[in-house]
Amino acid sequence: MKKFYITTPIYYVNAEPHIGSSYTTIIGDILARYKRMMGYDVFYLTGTDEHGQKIAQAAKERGVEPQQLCDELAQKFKELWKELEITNDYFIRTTDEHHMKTVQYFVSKMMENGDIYKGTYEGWYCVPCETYWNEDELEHSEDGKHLCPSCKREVQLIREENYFFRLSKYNEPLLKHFKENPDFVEPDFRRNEMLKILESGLKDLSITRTTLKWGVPMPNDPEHVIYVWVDALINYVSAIGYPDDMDTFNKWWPADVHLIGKEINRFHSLIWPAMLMSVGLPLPKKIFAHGWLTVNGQKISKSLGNAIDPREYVKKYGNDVVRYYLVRDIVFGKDGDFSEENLVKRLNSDLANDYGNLLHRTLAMIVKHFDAQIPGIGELEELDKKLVENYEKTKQTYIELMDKYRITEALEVLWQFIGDLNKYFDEAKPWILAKEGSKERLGTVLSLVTESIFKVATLVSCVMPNSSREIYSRLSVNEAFSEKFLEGWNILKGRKVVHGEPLFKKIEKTEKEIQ
Ligand code: ME8
Repeated sequence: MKKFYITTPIYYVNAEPHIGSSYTTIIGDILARYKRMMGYDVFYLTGTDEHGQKIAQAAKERGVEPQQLCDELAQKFKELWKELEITNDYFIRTTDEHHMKTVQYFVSKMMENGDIYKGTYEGWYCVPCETYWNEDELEHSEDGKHLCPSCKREVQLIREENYFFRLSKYNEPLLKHFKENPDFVEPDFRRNEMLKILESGLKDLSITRTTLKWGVPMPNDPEHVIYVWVDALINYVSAIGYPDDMDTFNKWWPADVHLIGKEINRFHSLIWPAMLMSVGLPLPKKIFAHGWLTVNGQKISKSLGNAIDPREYVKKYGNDVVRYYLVRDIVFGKDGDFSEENLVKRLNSDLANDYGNLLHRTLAMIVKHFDAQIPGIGELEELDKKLVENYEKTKQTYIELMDKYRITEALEVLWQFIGDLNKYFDEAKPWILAKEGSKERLGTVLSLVTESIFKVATLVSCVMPNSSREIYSRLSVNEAFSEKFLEGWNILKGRKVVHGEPLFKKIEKTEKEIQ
């Protein structure tokens, strides 16, 4: 069986999950569900990043032990993923004992291979990003403060005796890997950013801290704790059994895709591959760095205080609508503003009007004229043949686009087909056929539309599992979503249909009310 291993970043537990972390996790879920439908054996991993200065500080501010903070917040992430119907196969926490042992094992191997040495780090550190910065990378405030170029907050000057990873040694091998694997990092503009860093030369990386206790102790030198990013990246291999259960590990590794936000690209596309090279493990097949959800152009973030709680929208509109909106309206890969107004527009036009209403009209006629039983497709006329051809092309393009992570375009193509299906309905005029045409012709038209909707529901089940399940149930299909339903026609002949309520309810609100 073909396998597919997909991961999200593991999220910091310094605050509750918000729409940003939900965005990546929902997209991971869409890809995981899509691959399962296409017959892959899938392992979908997410989890929480629980060590480091940022978490230690958050715990101190609340007056609790770091472990207590982590336990409480990891639980909140788990609960939210449940509410959002995320189908992750495992949830890793970096305070798990197995993970911590794996981190020590991994770092010992890097050391055995001569890639770690002791030195002194003197330079800048951004706590919210847990990132070291060179002087020339910093930005400055008007009053002369040194700012992090990523989150724009003030950085700290630190001086510590640390262990270093010989990252510079992997500069050339990484360049070679990038050149030989042009799809290693996507989108291409993110890959080019990484190439630029490689071309200007990587510096060795400080990988331990002594001024901090909340982390994994360095093997044989427990005064040092391992840098939170080194600890966190190793989750991608510890979660699948490395190094204790090599059968499971070899089944899944290398990851097919690490899904991440653009701000943590260099950790995933440069540091992580270098760490893997150091211990002699294969590199992930792809890193996909998507854009940011913004509000009025500003990144949505817990620490910027403009976080949006996805539950609010899920309660109002349901999971399917929120998921569809996030991937259809915000071009996957780019930044995009989160707007309830646009969400409602998508709900009303794409979902209620174009998709749900067509199903509603078609099923109503099957109930009325065929005693609620799908009559089946008879001889095809030119118009019908065109529709079938159109579907075949749509399906192929949809699959090609999904396989390339071009999710927004895949949905665009599918909704173009739904538009054509509505046109077909209008041109074939089943309401006239019902009055004065042949019953067989009426049956063919209604069956073709029903089967087309059934196929659309199958294709889009990864994005909107609930409405697709509802469509299956109204057509008396009790099986799981499967690629086998994408092929062939007349597979629903004779099945009973249930008319039911409209699949999506239009929201009649003024723009003001939405805001
Ligand atoms: O960086 N728009 O964790 P984190 C889109 N622990 N995605 C967003 C977003 C937004 N406004 N805000 C957050 C860390 N995200 C590390 C990762 S991995 C080994 C360690 C998503 O809690 C996006 O995926 O800050 C981003 O990369 C991630 O959350 C950052 O989560």
